[in-house]
Amino acid sequence: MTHQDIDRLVKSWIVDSATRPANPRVQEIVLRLVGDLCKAMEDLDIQPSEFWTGLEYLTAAGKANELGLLTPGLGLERFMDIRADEAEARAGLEGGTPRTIEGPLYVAGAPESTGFARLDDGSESEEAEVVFMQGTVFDAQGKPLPGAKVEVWHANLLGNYSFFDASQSHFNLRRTIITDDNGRYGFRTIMPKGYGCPPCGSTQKLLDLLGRHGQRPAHIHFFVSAEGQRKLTTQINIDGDEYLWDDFAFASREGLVPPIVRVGDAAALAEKGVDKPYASIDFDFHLHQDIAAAPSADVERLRAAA
Ligand code: MBD
Ligand code: FE
Repeated sequence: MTHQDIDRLVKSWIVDSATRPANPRVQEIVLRLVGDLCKAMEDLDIQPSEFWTGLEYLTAAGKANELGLLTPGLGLERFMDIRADEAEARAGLEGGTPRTIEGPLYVAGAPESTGFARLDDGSESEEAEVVFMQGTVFDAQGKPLPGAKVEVWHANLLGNYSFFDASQSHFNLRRTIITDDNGRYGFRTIMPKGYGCPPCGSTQKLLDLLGRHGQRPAHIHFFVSAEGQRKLTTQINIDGDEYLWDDFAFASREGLVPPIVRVGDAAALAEKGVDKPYASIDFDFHLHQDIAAAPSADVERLRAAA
C-alpha cells in the first residue's frame, strides 16, 4: 500500500464514518496517529505477532504504572521540553533558569514552611552527607520574589522516592518552601543518589532490548511558582555523578549543575548545628513573566497526592 492509500483508508475509518458530534481535536490527533502507525506497519512489514507483542507490552507497562517512566526513557518528555523552549523563544522569552522534565515521582501536599525547611527525616543521617542548599527566586528584571513557592523533592540514598517507596516516612525528602521577604529559600537535606529503573519492570525490559541502561544521575527536583510568573519545572544535578551526562531520561542541561562547596570549618558546622562536614549548594531561580503569547507552563497531568 502507498502512504496515500493508507491516508484515505484511515480517514474513512476515523473521520468520514463519524455520524455523531465529535471532538475535532481528538479526531485530528487520532487520525494522524493511526495513519502514522499504519505507515510504520507497512514500511517495516510489522507482523501481527509483533503488533500484539507491542500491545501486550503497553498493557503491562500501564498496569504497572510505568508509562510515566517510559515517557522520559524514550526521550518524549525531553521532546516536550524542547518544544516548550522553542515556543517561549518565539514569544520573546529567553534566558532564565532552564526547564527540565518533571518525571513521574512528584507528590502534591508536602508540608509547607516559609524561608527554610529540613527535608530528611534523619533516618539516613549516619551514612548520608548533609546538604544545605539556598538561593533567591528572581523575576526576569532581577527583582527578588518574596512569597514564591519552591516545591522540592528528591531520592534517598537508595535512589528511591517516598510515597512510591512505602518504607520511607510520610513526605520524606519532599517539602514546599515559601520564599522570605528577600525572596530567599533554603533547606537542609541529605545528598541523594541516582535513580535506577526497576530492574524487572517494563521500562527496563525495553531499555535492555535497545541496549540502553536505565540510570539517572543524582538530582533534586523543583517546581518554582509565583504570582504573575510562569511556573518553572526543573532539576539540579549533582556534579561528579558518573551518569551526569548519561541520563536515561535526558534531563541534564547546562546551567543545572551548580558547584558543590564542601564546608568543614568548626565555626560553620556549629552555626549549622551539624557535627560533620557538609555540602553547600547555592542556586538561584530566574522566572519568566507570565505572558499570553506563550503556551501555559502549568502542565496538567494526573499527579499523586498524599
Ligand atoms: C526519576 O527520579 C526521575 O526524575 C525521572 C525523570 C524518571 C524516573 C525517576
Ligand atoms: Fe527524579
